[in-house]
Amino acid sequence: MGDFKSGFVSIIGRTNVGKSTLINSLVKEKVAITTAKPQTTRTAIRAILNDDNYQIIITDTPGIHKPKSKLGEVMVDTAFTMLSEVDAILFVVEATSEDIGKGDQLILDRIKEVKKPTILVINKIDLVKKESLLNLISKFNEQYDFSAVVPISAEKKEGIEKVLDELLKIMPVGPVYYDPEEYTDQTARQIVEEVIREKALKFLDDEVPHGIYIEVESYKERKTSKGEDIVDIDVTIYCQRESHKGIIIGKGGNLLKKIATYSRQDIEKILGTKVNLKVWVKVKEDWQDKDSVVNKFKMKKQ
Ligand SMILES: Nc1nc2c(ncn2[C@@H]2O[C@H](COP(=O)(O)OP(=O)(O)OP(=O)(O)O)[C@@H](O)[C@H]2O)c(=O)[nH]1
Ligand SMILES: [Mg+2]
Repeated sequence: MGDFKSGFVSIIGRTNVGKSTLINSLVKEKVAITTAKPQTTRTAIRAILNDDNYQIIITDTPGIHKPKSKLGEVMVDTAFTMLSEVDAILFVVEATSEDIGKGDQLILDRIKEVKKPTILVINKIDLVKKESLLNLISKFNEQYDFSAVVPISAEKKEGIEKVLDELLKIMPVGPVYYDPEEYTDQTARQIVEEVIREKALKFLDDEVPHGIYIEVESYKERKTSKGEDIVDIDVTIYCQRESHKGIIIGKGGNLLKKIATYSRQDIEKILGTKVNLKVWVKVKEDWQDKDSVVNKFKMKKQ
């Protein structure tokens, strides 16, 4: 048996390439929410991979995109800042890309600056023929000396072990940083907020879901009359416009009910306890450009 290895890893990539799907596949738990819509992840989310021989702390980050608000700026800043704080980088790109686009080039340039060991992860290989990958791989290889290039399908869980193997080659000998029983540093409140946002993103269209944020107002554990554990959770969905509020609530409150029901089912599974969930909708105009709100999304220092 060798020495215990541990270290920090950051995932970076354009929005919607499958970064959050990858972190969930690596840790085999639902740590980060995933949706078909861009800009799903808003903050740095940490997952902890525990084994007798190693502990790897992996951070999922918001997708790189052209910011249109203060929130967007904070999100992109979070992703880039993480790069200078880690032992290794997982740079996720899409197999369907034919060339290195602007977004990927921007990321490559940052990686060249920080000069960290980087694994190029080519995701969504289920959507392309193998031959078409070679061209893309050689284009990326011309630009950086990657520690490894690993084609995967994060969704179909293909190639995930290979990513882990390559990461372990890079990880230094180190201590146990986190309680090995934990697989994320998110609080129950944060998990609840994210699950509700995931359902809202799934069931809402256009600009409405991107204009919301969720706040847990109260979270209280108690016993039912039968002596079972239950948590009472009160949540507010904030949206940007009065008209959005109506859309979120839906006819006769139907859509809000649907969001709440699906959220509760997921939250009960994740927390392993019964949940009594109450969801309210409020308007906070243009919160995406208000420092008082946006600061909530800024990175916590380790
Ligand atoms: N076909 C296919 N789709 C995938 C794969 N991995 C992820 N996806 C899909 O890609 C979409 C985006 O996935 P996410 O994991 O949310 O992407 P992300 O990079 O975290 O996105 P942001 O947080 O918005 O930056 C979802 O619809 C996933 O189901 C894959 O291997 N194959
Ligand atoms: Mg994400």
